[in-house]
Amino acid sequence: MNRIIDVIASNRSFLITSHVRLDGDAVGSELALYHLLKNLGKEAVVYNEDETPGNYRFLPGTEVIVHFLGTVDHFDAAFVLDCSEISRVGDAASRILGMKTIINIDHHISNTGSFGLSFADPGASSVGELLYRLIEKMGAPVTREIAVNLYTAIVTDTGSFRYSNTGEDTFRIAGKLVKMGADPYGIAEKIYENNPKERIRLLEKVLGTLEFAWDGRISTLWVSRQMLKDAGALPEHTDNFVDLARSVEGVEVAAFFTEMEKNLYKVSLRSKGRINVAKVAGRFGGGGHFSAAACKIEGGLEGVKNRIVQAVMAG
Ligand SMILES: [Mn+2]
Repeated sequence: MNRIIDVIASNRSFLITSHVRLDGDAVGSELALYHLLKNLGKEAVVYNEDETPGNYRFLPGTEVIVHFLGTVDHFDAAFVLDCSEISRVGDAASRILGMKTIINIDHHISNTGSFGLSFADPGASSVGELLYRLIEKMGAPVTREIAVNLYTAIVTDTGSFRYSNTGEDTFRIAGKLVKMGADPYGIAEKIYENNPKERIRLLEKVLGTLEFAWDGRISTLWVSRQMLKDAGALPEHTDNFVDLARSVEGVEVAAFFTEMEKNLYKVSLRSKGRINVAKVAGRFGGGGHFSAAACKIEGGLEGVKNRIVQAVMAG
């Protein structure tokens, strides 16, 4: 952490980025860091390949996020947040990897510290929690803008303080953020009670695919490109559908299959905490956390489902 504080102090211009398929931890952490650097009189640019999902556009600072990245020569350093691998950034990954100073702040168990100066703690609930610890250590002020962004990062990555990554420190930090101006209900309403109609239309179709395997210990859901088209929905509208499959009594692992192209599926895995799905995803070149992980597999739907079921049963 001290080295990161040194990098901030001794440089002037920063690039901040995160992964494709943005979530609340990615956007909230990026914007909290943006406000922190700005408050210190630094220059910062937030770049994401993907557009900010509609339910996160209320976050203070979203209007500064850019989706085009030219040359990176004029930046002194880059912050890559919430990415276990640099490739998660998207098409700009190789350009960013060419920069001389990269700071990688992450909390995935699969993060091997393979790129940049790494501040990775798999015990942390979210990058938001790690950034709060950094700000606390720096003694920098937590403004309302920072508090709203960090609270959002933490509340989304902990499933509203329900997942096993939620600990005493998570509540301590969330409490401080509320004190500094984050409004729990106001934020929850913006994130969770703002579903686009297309998302619920799509959910209706996706729930029709619910199946069980391994005597009910595995549940599966899938979505095809055609279903997205018929519902007028986007791939991001399926976020968290997998949690419904996991919520079923007796289920230990839920798998959600997204058809990306013909014979290529993205598989999102969620565990109730007894089976390590990061290990399952790892067998197919993916990764993630103990209870939430993802990978991509080539093949037809039934074949891909079978491979996942077999891998989960093998433990
Ligand atoms: Mn995260």
